[in-house]
Amino acid sequence: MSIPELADVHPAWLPPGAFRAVGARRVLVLGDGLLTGTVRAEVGHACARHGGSLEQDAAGSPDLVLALSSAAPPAVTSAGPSVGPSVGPSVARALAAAREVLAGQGGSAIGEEGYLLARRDGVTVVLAGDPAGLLYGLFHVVRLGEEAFAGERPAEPHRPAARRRMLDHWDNVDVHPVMGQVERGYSGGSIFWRDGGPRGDLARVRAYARLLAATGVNAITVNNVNVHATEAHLLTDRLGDVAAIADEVRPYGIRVHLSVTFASPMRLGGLPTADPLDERVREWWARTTEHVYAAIPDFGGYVVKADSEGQPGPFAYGRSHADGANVLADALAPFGGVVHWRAFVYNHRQDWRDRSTDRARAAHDHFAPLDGRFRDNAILQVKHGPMDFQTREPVSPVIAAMPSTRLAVELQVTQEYTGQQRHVCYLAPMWKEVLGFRPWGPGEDGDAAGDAAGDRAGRSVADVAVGASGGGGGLVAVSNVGDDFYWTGHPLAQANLYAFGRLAWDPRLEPDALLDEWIDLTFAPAQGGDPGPLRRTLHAMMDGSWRTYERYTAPLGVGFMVRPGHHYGPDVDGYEYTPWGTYHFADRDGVGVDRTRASGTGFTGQYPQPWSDVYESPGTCPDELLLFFHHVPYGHVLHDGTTVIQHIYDTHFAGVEEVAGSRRLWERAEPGDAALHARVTELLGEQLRCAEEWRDQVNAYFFRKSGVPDARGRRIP
Ligand code: GCV
Repeated sequence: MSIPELADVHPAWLPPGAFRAVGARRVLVLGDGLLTGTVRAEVGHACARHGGSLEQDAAGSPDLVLALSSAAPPAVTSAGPSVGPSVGPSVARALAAAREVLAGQGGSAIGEEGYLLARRDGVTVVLAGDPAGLLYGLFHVVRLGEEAFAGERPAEPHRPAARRRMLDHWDNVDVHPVMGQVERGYSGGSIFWRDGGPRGDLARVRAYARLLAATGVNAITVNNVNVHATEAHLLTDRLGDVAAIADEVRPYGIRVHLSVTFASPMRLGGLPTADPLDERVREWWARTTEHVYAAIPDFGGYVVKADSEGQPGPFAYGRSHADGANVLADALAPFGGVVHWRAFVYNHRQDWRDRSTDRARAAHDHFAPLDGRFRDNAILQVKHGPMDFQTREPVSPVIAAMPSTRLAVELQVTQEYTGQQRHVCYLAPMWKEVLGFRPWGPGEDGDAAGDAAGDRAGRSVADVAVGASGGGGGLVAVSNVGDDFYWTGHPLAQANLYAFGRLAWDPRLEPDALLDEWIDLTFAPAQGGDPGPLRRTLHAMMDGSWRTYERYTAPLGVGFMVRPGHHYGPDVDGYEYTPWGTYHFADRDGVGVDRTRASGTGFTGQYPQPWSDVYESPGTCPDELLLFFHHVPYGHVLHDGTTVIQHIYDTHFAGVEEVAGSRRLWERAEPGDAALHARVTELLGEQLRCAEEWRDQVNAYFFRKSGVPDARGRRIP
């Protein structure tokens, strides 16, 4: 197998130099299987470049051993002969160090996709139970660089938190007349499709799989959840196009999933109905799914957006979404597949005058009553907030409402509402807040796992997604990748893709540490190994960039205020009188949405305690969510003593200043890549222009509505 290093695409976090430490060593790989072959190919490739060697047998004295536990000899003692390949004493001792940890865990297996990493007597060892674990272990060593070969390292076990770590592509096969080749895509065209057919650049697909594997992602969907006419056929007569992608990503441990339309039995099968309880429909799904697995034996499963934004669904037949999901789940079950059923169901034909209908309530209203009625291989995929990937939203109450359903939490790496990859907006801090949120409150002593008696206090959103023993629905995100040279449009948006994969592997990781990992891999090789000054610049620009973006856009959690349709740039009333259910209700007296039980839509009642009460009162509601939950006068005083109107002015001026500061910092930055520097410079210019536009529109709008001047006397145009 050849390693996909492409000359015409930015290497992102896997430049050849990132493999220097591994490639300069003597490396032994023990084991069989497709992914072990990938590990061998990666190591061989790195060694050919950096002067090391891929040892051909176990008799040498390697610096690094990557071994499947089934292929590695058991610990060799002076007394005992060993089974399998014989290895030198230091390798044996390093392997023994890893095995001791297993013994200490009662001899339990390393775990699916997991590995042990140890270093003893000058030998670094990765011991894995399966080839995927070996691949993840290799990428761990790559991340560590020289550190992996220094001193001693007591054996550490590493396992992915969640079984499924998935990226959804909203890519269309045909160019959609409004949404284009990639819906909400800001990085050029699709890496899979172009003008109605496969793009044909499978090397790029392989390179993508490699990048994803290095973060821990193990599943992708290859088409948009809005399944249009051509895309529907990927399930049947165009399945070969999907199989070709599956072949490319398989060596990197990635399974392919497909978005399908609920109406497939009618559109593709010629049936008069798609009623999930109709026997002909059940049979059609069963037969069709059998064909899918004949073509793609490791196919992951289906993703469905039903009864949402015009997509067909079970409501047309008076059936529930559990009925709808289960018919697909039953078809997939014999093959070990899963259906991801999206909870993004709401009325997009609302009347703004109707204050009782609340889009935020919709997912909970529809799905909470169905808890316990989904099959085990049906995963309910819930957007992290109740609205739609806004810069600031509370956590969706659905996440706390369905203890007997497997839930996946959906994030959005593509920056639909967060600057569309023209603005620097490092999203890991937002995701970290979401994943760390405790829907049932902090629990005793902040105990993250909750108590054994089943008390849910202390459990986090990540705990729900991960589930017991990793059996939850996992984490899913909408990809930000396209056929752009930098993969992600804005070169710094690569960090979001990287951070998502790493957080899906381990939600406990910290955003600033992830940024360091990304900086080290991406930039250190070109900086002679020390990205010190650049590291400081990137942290200064990126650590707080989500909050900066929040400051110059919609205030205090109220959301939207974007231009309708494409969602870029400000338009305070753009959605205010539309049917989409996304209102801020600003008038001369105040602003915000009353979602209280006392006088509003009752949405606060969808949360368990303590949040149900915390959000109910403006006195306890966190300031950053005040206007999401409450309609308040402009003079309402926030917890920091500022009025709402003054907060709006202050944050909008400050946000722009922060962007200007980032631009100044970047002017002096030396990333070791002139073209990348130029691209980021250009984009920062656009970000500053757009931030100023946001500042001026929002401040002018609220000045005019409220009549309250800025206390600091700044000019509001
Ligand atoms: C794929 C939002 C986006 C749509 C997207 C939808 C979804 O409404 O604007 O482009 O459709 O979310 O998540 O299904």
